[in-house]
Amino acid sequence: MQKLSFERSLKLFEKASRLIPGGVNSPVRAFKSVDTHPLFIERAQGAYMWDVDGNRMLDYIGSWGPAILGHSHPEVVAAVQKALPNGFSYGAPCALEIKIAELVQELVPSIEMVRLVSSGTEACMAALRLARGFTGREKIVKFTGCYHGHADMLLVKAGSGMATLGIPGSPGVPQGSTQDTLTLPFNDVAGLKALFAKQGSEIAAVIIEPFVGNANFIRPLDGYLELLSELCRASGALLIFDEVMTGFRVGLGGVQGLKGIKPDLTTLGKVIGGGMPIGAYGGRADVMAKIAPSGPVYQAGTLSGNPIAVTCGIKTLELLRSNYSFTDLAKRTRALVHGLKDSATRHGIPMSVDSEGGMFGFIFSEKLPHSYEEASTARVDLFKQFFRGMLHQGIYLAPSAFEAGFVSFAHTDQDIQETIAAADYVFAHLSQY
Ligand code: KE4
Repeated sequence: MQKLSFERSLKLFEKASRLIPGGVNSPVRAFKSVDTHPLFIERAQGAYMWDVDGNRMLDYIGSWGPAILGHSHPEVVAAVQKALPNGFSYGAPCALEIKIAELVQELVPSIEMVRLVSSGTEACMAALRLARGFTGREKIVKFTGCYHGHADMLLVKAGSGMATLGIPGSPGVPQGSTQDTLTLPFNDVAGLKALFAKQGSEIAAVIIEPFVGNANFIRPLDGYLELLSELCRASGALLIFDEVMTGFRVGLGGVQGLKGIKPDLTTLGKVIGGGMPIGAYGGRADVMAKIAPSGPVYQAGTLSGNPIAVTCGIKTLELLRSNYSFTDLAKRTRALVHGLKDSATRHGIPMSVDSEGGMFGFIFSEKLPHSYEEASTARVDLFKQFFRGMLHQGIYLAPSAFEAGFVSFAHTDQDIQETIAAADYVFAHLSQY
């Protein structure tokens, strides 16, 4: 049975663990939820990453979304290299910030004004503060399994690392920070209607991952987002689409582009920076006008809009807009997940799959989940064995049953076929991993 050597990664992990909590700078990377240790990556190019043991890994995480063009796209590298001698950060406005704002507005028309920050967490935290400042209300609504970064008010039944680690909230988050955060199951229409009937006039904002990628891959029921949009409009609550993951990923215009829904605010991250640290929030001009210094709602950031990250983001978005077809990407992603499902079925293993654009999910369950609660009933034990087996086949999947996966424009049809062949082998030897 094929087993790769990860010895040097293990040694580095042991050393890192003495210096960095859990040996990583973000929890999900530690591979704790798949009962093994992480790989230390030395370099990444296109659809591949090479670890410190010299193993070439076919990457279906893409830095958790940003690497949609593939790693180190030559034209992005060239653009960043050209920008470097001009300075890394000015702490002052530059024309590049106008250029990326115009691009965002063109690709996500609901965003009439936009503010750049340095992470998705910052974007979501600021958008919620803005919604509270604009409406004068304090209640916010989120959905179990959805993850919007680690701001105190959002660490209640979050998805992503939180769900995987089974932490319902988090120590260190004061009760006062979460007492106004209401939580509902995703796709719970009755619950949504009841909440708005009872407390609609108190709600500042609803924040939602319009397609959930932090509790596996969960699609909204037909009409669910439209109902949510209507309930928000009728009650005066703001609708915030957290498209940090789905933005420029499920389609060039995100979920709102697919669905034709205009949220009041949108948060972005990941792809917008092309791998460099950029987050953004934006939307209705009358709402955004409340943000300092044009309005009283405070938000700031030393490195927001720095020329290097913005150059990387601009080139990424320009290439996405003009050189690549999301139709082709969606076709390749569908071929991947349906190939995995066919392979699992051949081996008598229950698997359900779904995808949109370059984002996908597979779950060891007879049916697709409509909520985090349903996703939680899947066979996580099978997932762990499958993950470890695929790792030894050189296939790098998200190390959690509660994450989505990503295909880039650098993945080829051959890569997809090799992945399916690897899955066939692993399913035939599952008990050995
Ligand atoms: P960051 O602060 O990690 O840039 O973004 C937070 C965030 C906000 N909204 C959504 C929908 C997100 O998916 C994220 C971050 N996603 C996780 C993975 N699912 C990042 C990976 C990690 O935590 O290391």
